[in-house]
Amino acid sequence: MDVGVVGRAVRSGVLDITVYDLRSFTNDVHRTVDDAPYGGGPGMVLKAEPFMKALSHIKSERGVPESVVLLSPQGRQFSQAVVERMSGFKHIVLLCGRYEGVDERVRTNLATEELSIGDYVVSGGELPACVVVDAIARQIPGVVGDADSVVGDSFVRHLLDYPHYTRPESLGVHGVPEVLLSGDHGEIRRWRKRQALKRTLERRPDLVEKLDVNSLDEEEKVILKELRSGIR
Ligand code: 9D3
Repeated sequence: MDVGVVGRAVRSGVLDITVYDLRSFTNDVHRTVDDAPYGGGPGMVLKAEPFMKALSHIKSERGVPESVVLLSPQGRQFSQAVVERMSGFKHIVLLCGRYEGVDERVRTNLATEELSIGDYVVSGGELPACVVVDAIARQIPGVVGDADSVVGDSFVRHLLDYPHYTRPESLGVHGVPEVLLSGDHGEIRRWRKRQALKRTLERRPDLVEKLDVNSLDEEEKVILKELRSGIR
């Protein structure tokens, strides 16, 4: 909340993040948030009541949120499309699980959607929640210095980025592609388009598959045809 894009958004007042501790929504001396699973088995399950009390508290303070997201390995995969939809929301509640899981009634009665950040295991929903916050903060106008770099973000275009170089011109035997030093901006633009398309074809054919050809300009369509027919 203090650093980078999110920190800047919070300081400038366009983003407000409040973190709630589930344990503060308990009544017993041990501030119990978990219990053993019904039916037996390993691990502990986060109880529903602390989540219910927390959400009621948040609603009483801030009104009804547009989205209540449960971060969980069972969720739909978070994507730039989800970021774009949620960036239109004024108030989002992110519910984070821990331990083996969360009482199913949190999912069915409190959450309006369930999101995973990908098919790998992390220890709780807190880091995934930070990922969601960062991705959405970037979309708020003025938060990222250069608006062009938000529109140009690779997944917005469904293409991987082209290679970047900066000084020095020579790192031992490792130079910089000649074209970038040529000053020929037409050639540079075409080289970057070719590199982006080539990389995407090689590394993420799934993205090229999903690509709407109409999102490519004429130059890019020609380059894609050449790459597919094996030229260069
Ligand atoms: C063997 C069952 N595990 C499910 C994959 C148990 C389990 C592991 C980790 C249950 C919960 C967790 C905690 N992870 C999250 O809450 C989580 C998560 C993740 O682990 N990966 C990707 N996205 C997310 S969003 C929340």
